[in-house]
Amino acid sequence: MSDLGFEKAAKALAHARRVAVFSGAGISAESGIPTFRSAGGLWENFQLEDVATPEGFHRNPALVWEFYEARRKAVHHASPNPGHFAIARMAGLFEEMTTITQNVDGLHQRAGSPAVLELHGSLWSARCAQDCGAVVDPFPFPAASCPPRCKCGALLRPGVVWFGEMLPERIWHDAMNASAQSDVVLVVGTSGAVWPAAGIPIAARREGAFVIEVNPEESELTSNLDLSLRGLSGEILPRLLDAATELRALRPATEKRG
Ligand code: BV8
Ligand code: ZN
Repeated sequence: MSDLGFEKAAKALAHARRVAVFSGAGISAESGIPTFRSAGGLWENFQLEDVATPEGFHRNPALVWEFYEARRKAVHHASPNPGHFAIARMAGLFEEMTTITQNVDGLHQRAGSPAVLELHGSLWSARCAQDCGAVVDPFPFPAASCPPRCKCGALLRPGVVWFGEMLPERIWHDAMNASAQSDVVLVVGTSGAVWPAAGIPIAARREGAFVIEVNPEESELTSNLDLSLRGLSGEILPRLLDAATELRALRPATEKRG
């Protein structure tokens, strides 16, 4: 990662009043949680169509719950990493700070981030797969049975957004709004492969946000943003936050009023 790029990113953050973070599975990789598409990712061992679609659930609910209980078990025994904690610390540095995530693991919240916008739902909630409307939140690990049952006797389904399903309207709207009004958007640990979530940083940049990516590899968003910091989020984010905080402290009082 070039020092020049790092300094440019720290400067952009030091001058920012409103910041949004847009995160994907990569930010949880250093917590030991497998990603989807990078080496060793979940899609190497499971077919997306079998475990992350309504049709797959209809065909074999037990297999889907095996997939989700395994992920809930991994996260239950994992902890947030320095990347999650750095993002939680940002909440105190900027006038407005929004954490938007594609992740369902809840690690941003466990690191202390307030008001996380979960575009794809959460492993820690479940709802009736029929139409009795029951929602079980929190839905602690381990589930009482696999596959778990609703009080109406039907199956429960994980409280996540599967492929082919709409994203939660309110959360989508709030995420688009917050990122479009941001001075800086930090895109952390995402391949940018999944839509419409991947459109969020692109729309924000069109509205004038300075978009910085933190990822050890190139992503599908790299050509659509301002700056890429190549490295692990657990290493880069704490240093980036320290550098921005230092630069901000050096700014003349008049400028700080922003
Ligand atoms: C929908 C469920 C409307 C919970 C997930 C255009 C517009 C709209 C839709 C589409 C479209 N094109 C295609 C579609 C359809 C589809 C889609 O996007 N398909 C893809 C595969 C092409 N989208 C949908 O179906 C969406 N719904 O469109 O509704 C609609 C409705 C009805 C009819 C028509 C339209 C729903 C998408 C939501 C799917 N659910 N999750 C769960 O089980 O988790 S998506 C899943 O992918 C996760 O949420 C995950 O977070 C997300 C994105 O993946 P990433 O987070 O980016 O993870 P990935 O492994 O890919 O990448 C990890 C990255 O981290 C890598 O770049 C790696 O280098 C990096 N990394 C690794 N280590 C580190 C690191 N970075 C930093 N530090 C490290 N240490
Ligand atoms: Zn029910």
